[in-house]
Amino acid sequence: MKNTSFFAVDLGATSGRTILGMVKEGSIELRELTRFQNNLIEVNGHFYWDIYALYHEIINGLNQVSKEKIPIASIGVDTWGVDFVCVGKDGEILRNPYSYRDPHTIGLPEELFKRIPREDIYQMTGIQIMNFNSLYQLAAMKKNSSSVLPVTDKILFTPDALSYMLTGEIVTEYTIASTSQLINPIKKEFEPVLLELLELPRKTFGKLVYPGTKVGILSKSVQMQTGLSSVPVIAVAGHDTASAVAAVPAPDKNFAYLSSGTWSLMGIELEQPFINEESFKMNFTNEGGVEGTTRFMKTICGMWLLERCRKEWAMVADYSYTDLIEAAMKAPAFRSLINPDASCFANPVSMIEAIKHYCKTTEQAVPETYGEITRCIFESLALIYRYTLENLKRVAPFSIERLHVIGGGSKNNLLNSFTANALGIKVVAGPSEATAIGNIMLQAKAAGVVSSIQQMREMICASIDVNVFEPVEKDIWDEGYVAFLKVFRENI
Ligand code: LFR
Repeated sequence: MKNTSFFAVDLGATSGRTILGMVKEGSIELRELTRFQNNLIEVNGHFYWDIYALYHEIINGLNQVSKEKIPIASIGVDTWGVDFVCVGKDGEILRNPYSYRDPHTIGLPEELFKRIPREDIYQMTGIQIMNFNSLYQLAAMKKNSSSVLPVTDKILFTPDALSYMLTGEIVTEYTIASTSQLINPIKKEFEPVLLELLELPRKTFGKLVYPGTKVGILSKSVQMQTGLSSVPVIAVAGHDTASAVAAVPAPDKNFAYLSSGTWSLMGIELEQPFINEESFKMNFTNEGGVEGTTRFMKTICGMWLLERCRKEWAMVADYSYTDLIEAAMKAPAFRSLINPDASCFANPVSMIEAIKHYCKTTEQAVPETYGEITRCIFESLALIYRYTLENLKRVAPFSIERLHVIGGGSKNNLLNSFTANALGIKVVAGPSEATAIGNIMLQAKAAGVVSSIQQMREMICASIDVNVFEPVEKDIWDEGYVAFLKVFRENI
């Protein structure tokens, strides 16, 4: 196997990176080239992403490669899900895209369910009902007489939009499209009933392609700006979670995964979608994975809770994650618990106040110090993971023997041990760079350097170190779980 380098762009809701992946001799090596912030921009009550700033950061990363004369075989972009860019007939981006944190979708699902019942929408798409899914974003734009929608010729999901800005070519990659709640996972096509509801012709979206498809080559303009030649851009698993799941270092199928970052995505890998009354009641999602697999999982609010608190604490003191973890370890156990998924935590003015208010309303001790608040977040996350695992265990067609925690959150050893204790199974933590690794591996597959997801996973197992956490303190965590279920409220 010859050494080949690939360029991955991995964009999360709070930060982004460009990464160089070197695949050689059955192993993979990563080097971060650039890291930058992704800012949620609020203007007159709406929340946007700056798609031009993100594109500019990709150009910066490519310039770095060019300066160092590193030959890259291809480029791949992955991002968070559901958001999209509208493009006019002249090929121009019509305005910066809304962020899924924009409140314009609040109440939208319930309005749509008056026209198509909730059960039917779930049955058609198999996607967890969350008010920010593209389906409801588009319905909100329509309801608010968006000036953009009537002049929209094409809708591009974020990774496809960036690939378009790099190449001028349009595709709709399947894993990212599946997050929209517009795709029927059985037919693997946009659902005509939902397109009709939104009055959008099928041609508003590009041709559906699967991870590993070439989108095009760098446009002349990008070549001029970077000094690179006609490097191909590959549609990887454009949804960050799909790229991350592809990189789970699992030797067999008996596992659940938890992709831990701003969000916690917890699920199992299935050969087929699992859509029935039970999955509907559990409100589990069936998103597209690599090689035709289904990511049967739950989207849980993750490190967002702490990220937002940290921003508030930064006004008075700059606590590092190590500071927060140390303080949490010293704080009393199971004193205050929250449902991380309650709607009050979606985008509150103050996360600290929202957490305190939740605890007060549920008649618990109100956490005051940063250690207490951090502990409340970690314990509550571990306990909601248990709730989710119990649901997964009921329906999984295999026994779940361990949980693989991947993504940035897998570096949090305190949360990893809480999770192992809460779940009562072994937790295998790492790689923290799973998304970038999956992105690079899919480019390597497109280049013919690796042949299958299984081979990819074997290479990842050989290249990275993982940390294993065995469960302890069963009785204490069982009691904690009972306390959690008592205060588990949807809306506060
Ligand atoms: C994670 C993620 C989740 C999706 C959320 C919003 O980064 O992609 O899978 O539900 O962001 O798009």
